[in-house]
Amino acid sequence: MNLITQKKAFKLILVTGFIFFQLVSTALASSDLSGLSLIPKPVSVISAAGNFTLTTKSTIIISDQRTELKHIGTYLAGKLSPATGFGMAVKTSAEKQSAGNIYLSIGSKDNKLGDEGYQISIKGGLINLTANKPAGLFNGIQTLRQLFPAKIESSSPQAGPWQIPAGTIRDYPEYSYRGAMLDVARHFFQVNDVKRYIDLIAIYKLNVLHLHLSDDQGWRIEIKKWPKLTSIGGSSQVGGEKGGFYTQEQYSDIVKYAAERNILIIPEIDMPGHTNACLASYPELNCNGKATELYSGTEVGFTSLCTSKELTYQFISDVFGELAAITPGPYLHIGGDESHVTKLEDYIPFVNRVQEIVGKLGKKVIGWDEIALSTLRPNSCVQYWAKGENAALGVKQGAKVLMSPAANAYLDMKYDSTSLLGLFWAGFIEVDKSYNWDPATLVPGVSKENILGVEAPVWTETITNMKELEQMVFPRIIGIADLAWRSSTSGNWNEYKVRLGNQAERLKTLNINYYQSKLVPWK
Ligand code: TNX
Repeated sequence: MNLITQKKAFKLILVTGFIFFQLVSTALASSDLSGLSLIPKPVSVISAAGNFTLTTKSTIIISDQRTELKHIGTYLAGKLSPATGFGMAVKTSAEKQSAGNIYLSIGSKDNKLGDEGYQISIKGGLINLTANKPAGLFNGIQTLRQLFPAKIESSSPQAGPWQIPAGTIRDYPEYSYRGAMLDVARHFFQVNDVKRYIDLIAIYKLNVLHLHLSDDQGWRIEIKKWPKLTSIGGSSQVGGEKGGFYTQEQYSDIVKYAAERNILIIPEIDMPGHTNACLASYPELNCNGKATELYSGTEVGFTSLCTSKELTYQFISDVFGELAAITPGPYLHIGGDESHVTKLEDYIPFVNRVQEIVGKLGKKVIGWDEIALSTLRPNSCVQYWAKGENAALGVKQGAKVLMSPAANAYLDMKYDSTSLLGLFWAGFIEVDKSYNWDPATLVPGVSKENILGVEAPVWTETITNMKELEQMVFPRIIGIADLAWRSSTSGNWNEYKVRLGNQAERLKTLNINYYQSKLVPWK
């Protein structure tokens, strides 16, 4: 052999070796259930020999005819059909279980699974997904989606095989409230955008969407007794373009769409500050009886409802009354933040009275952490965003705390100094910073048993459309979802970043405009 042939032979060996290694490692990865990158990370995953393959004959079998089960079965069929091109029928059947089918049933005997947990068993060539409640099945379905190859998320037929390695997953969340907040007041987002947002956060098992429906720059929900709130207050937004609002019908449609995806809608009407849009709509709500001008800037903290006028409380009763009637969930969010031009001696009785109004409507109050300065009702919840002392004061009064630390969980903060969108008053938040915190130990005086859950807000002063929103939200919200689901001791950035990197193909297939942080080993 001359030198050139030797070199060629050596190269051939290298290339063959590399291909062989690649083949073995893909085979290994896909033949091992516990090797798959799941987010949120399940409580336990145990691998077994064998696998499940979805075929043209595969059927989704529900354990009984109740409508919730039918909905969930149909939802799963809707997720698996487009990419596989298989019809995916949903049937009820008492017959013997057979390979290739997916069985969904409610009535697991495992109490630890709670309302939202589930168990997936992949054995004998079939899948059994069981849970105590429909919410658990829904969460299990999100896991199932991630067990299939990423192209399962495609909207057009792709080549199989659609295989999942055998084993058992047992899973349940640490926090029962896992939320996202969308500010539709600074920039308005259409119903279809909100629905896409719901679809995307549901993948990662978030179960609350808090809608920030009013602020200085716009009022976004129809209130029949106060029509100018939307005809005037809804017309503006940041930057001076035309705003928008949801009719009550559209809002109800969002609530229903969200509920079908295990997501609760919490509406927020911010007060007594952040109220320019309503003060511009109704002169009589101002202490001086004069309407303000519509506002399209981005300053905060310069407006207040007139706390000394009786009409103000009539207004609030009407607004929350109409909202309560179309909001099936237990909470109404009253804002309460940055009321810089409301004197504390006016702020305190105001918040007390608003809590009473909401209580009479049979709803519970959530408010930004400043509301802890008032006398909290036992079932009111303080949303921590800025001041630890406020959160701790809330706990002292027996309230629960919702954790939204601005320095970690605010998805409108820039990633770094090169980010084109976003603000940075709470600092830059790279993907590791939004992941590396523990809700249960972050704030002195607030511990696990005081915490209702975790929520990641996105404020939209600088965010004008869905592409921009996705760039700021993804991938940080995926980390928030992982940490809200996991137990306090299991968070580890180095382990998580690999799982996140392995989501790349899924995110691309879903057309999510995510930020490709250099800290993440994207695959
Ligand atoms: C503070 S967080 C606000 C919002 C802004 C946000 C921008 C909070 C309760 N109030 O009004 O939009 O900062 O990051």
